Amino acid sequence: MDNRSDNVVDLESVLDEAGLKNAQVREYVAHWAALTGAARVEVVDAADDARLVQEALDAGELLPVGEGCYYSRSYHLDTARSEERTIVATGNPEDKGTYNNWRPSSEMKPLLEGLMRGASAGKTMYVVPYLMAPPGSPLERYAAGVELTDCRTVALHMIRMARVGVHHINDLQDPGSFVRAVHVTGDLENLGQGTPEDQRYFVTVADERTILHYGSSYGGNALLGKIAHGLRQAAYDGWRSGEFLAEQFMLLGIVDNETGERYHVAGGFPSASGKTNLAMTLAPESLGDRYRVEFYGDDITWLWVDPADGRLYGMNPEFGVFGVAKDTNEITNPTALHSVQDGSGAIFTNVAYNELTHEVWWEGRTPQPPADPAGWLDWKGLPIAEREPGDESPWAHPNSRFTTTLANVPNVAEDFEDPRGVRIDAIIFGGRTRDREPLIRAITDLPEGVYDGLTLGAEATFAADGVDGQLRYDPMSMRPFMSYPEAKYAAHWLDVIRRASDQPVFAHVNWFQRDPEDGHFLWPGYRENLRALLWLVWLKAGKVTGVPSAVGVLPQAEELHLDDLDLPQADLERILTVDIDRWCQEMGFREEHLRQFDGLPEEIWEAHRRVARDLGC
Ligand code: GTP
Ligand code: SPV
Ligand code: MN
Repeated sequence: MDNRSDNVVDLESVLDEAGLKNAQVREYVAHWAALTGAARVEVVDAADDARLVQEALDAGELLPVGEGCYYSRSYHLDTARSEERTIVATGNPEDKGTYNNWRPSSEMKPLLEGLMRGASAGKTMYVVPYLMAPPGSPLERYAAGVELTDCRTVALHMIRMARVGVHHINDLQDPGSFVRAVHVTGDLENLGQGTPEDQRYFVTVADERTILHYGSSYGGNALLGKIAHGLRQAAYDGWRSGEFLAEQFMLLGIVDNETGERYHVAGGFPSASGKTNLAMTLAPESLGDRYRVEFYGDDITWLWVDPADGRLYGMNPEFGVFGVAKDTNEITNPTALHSVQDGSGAIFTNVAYNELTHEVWWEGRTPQPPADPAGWLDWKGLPIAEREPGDESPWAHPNSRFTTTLANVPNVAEDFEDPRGVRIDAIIFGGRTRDREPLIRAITDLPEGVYDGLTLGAEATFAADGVDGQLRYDPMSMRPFMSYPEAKYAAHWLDVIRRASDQPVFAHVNWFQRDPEDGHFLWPGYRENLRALLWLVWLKAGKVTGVPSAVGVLPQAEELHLDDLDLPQADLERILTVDIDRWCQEMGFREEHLRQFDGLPEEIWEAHRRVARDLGC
């Protein structure tokens, strides 16, 4: 088929006017404009934000929130990532892993082209050139991309989540080295979401650095710089080049105001398990004069060792936050609220909206929903005042979110855009686990740390369709974003981190252990979590010793400085001990889990057997 469109003359002048000079990008735009049948092409720059916002308000795609914030509602069957519909495709069957849903690219590319052909007819195709890195980063050559999207609110989200403008792709050293990220929304009302006739496909053709997503306008399904490029594609690139790791990790700094010491902690918790909250956290009241937490990132960290100094570095490739709204309030996360205040330009998605007062609300924002239902619409747009008596369904979708730029976060680190990244002292793993996992256990051995990440097990959350509450393994919190086989992933981890002259300390944390009788959380969580992280960096610095156990070093209660916390002694004891019987049962499940990964490095198996032996199972 001839992919030159009839309006190619127009297109050339549109691209000229936008200053888009990269010939390979121009060719790519022309190809997809013709294939999708878009009526118009528009090149987006971050500076276009105000105009695009106004257009979206005029079209009713956005609604105003307070002064200078916005509301968007997504189609009611399009409110989370769809893991079953997400595929990694390559030309090499050896790239098939356990969780990456591998398919041959020879099958997926024609399928997606077929779905996308003519599917943007009558619409504008926005060309969004972006960079997933601070400019000047040593990993910059893996960071450039161009998202093509037929959805204006996706372009507006991209402006908040990534660095956007043609200058990011005009002068690439290798002009072809941008990720080709094509997003076509499709006819959302006729895609059979969640049925056997589901039409949606979210495909990363990793060995061609091409992303083809069809059938959604929500979050990670549609903002392609974020998890499709920032995690799946980048993880594949990091492995193939041998240079780096791309992980679903938050990244924070801890500063000791008295001594000036600084520590950096990166860590993976599965989706909707507390990364954003932790990275934005304020020090607990009683420690606030002494320590502060600096925010670097809430969802993605790229990690590498600089050959010049042999140190492990980390950086957040994103420009913004796409955070979970539920339970965000003045107590749990005042920083997040500050980052979405009037004038921040934040976009709220699928929370409850008041069309009279232009306020937003979500479960946990205040203990009770607003008393006067006048004007309130739930996340589906249905008036609260017209609900049947006794209808207790949530006002906001449990995966409703806010989108805001990093610079809006009040505790953002001064050097958050430093292209050199920051030195990493500790790597933590955690998730929602109602029993077994103590508050924190530190691991000083690399293979055992990697083993711990691979066996991260947690309760599933609403961030993906239809799986809330089930316990499942989520290696390094990357299960939904894994792009190559897990055994190779483990080997690559060992290889990259081993290069570091100063090895990071690993730890497993759990803020979610519950009382088996009444189900209350044994640990207060949120701001208090800093106490566990402080203990960890003190352990690395030799300031505390902890007590050894079969599954790592545990804190002694007094090392956590809990005097001002009103914590029942029984709860404290439970979160600082290892339940041997439960752990031995767990070791059997782990064995089964790891057996899925053909060719796992022997060091990982050795770590597994060592832990089992030390437990006495
Ligand atoms: P993604 O953006 O989906 O990758 O999620 P995330 O890991 O950044 O999750 P986030 O920090 O947004 O937390 C999600 C949910 O966990 C929210 O409802 C929080 O209120 C809750 N949460 C976070 N930290 C804690 C904690 O320490 N204790 C308890 N009990 N809940 C927490
Ligand atoms: C997640 O689900 O882990 C997210 C949100 O961070 S999304 O961008 O939709 O993937
Ligand atoms: Mn995430």
